[in-house]
Amino acid sequence: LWQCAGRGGCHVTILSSSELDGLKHAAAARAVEEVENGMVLGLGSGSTAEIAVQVLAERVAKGLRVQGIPTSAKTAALARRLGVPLTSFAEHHHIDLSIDGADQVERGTMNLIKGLGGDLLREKIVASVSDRMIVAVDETKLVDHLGGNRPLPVEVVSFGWQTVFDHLVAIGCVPRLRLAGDTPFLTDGGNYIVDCTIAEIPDPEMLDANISAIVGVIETGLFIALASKVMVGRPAGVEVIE
Ligand code: ABF
Repeated sequence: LWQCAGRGGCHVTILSSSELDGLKHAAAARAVEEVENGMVLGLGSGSTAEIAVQVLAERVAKGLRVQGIPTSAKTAALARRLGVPLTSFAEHHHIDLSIDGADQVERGTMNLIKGLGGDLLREKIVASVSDRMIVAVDETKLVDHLGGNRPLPVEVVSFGWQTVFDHLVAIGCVPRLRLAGDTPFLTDGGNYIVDCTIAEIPDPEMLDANISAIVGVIETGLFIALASKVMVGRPAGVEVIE
């Protein structure tokens, strides 16, 4: 983690994986504090969101009544195992609060890059119908500008995925089909993911619109103006951005 402070210049802090887990836990637990009785919740995916499900399960065991809509098969299985009641869009078209992780959070705007875990489409559907979306991250995810060191995941239809590449290159991305071993990685929806390496993104909204306009693209991992609050786990405590 690069940290820069005034005239002190910049230095690199190396966080061990257990320190990182502690930061994720603190952020996730703070996010779960916002859950109230009777809420329909969006349950995110990834390691931080899974910690949130664990913390939520502890509150459910003590009598909290909530129902969750999971964003992945993995989160659904975890919630079932821990006794968090699940529901679906067949019963509820609207979510009170969703809690999810992210791969990058732009500090000034709370715009996000998500999808390195592979669940961006379901996550975006859930976020888009949530009254509030709380993002829980460790401080390594916080950036001044999206892009740069993390690729932008784009979910594409498997048929003709090669044709999407040419458009992405024209937009300025270096696309790469995500693999699981020797075969294409498949999302829960049965689609492919193209990871686009791109320099810093000056206008995420425009990039999102340009990529979304490509035939064959289902969704991008850019989450624009969807987060209402970000809980950032830092060694000194949880920073709340809103
Ligand atoms: C989900 O999990 C994804 O959108 C994102 O790619 C990933 C973050 O996972 P972690 O919390 O394990 O870093 O939120």
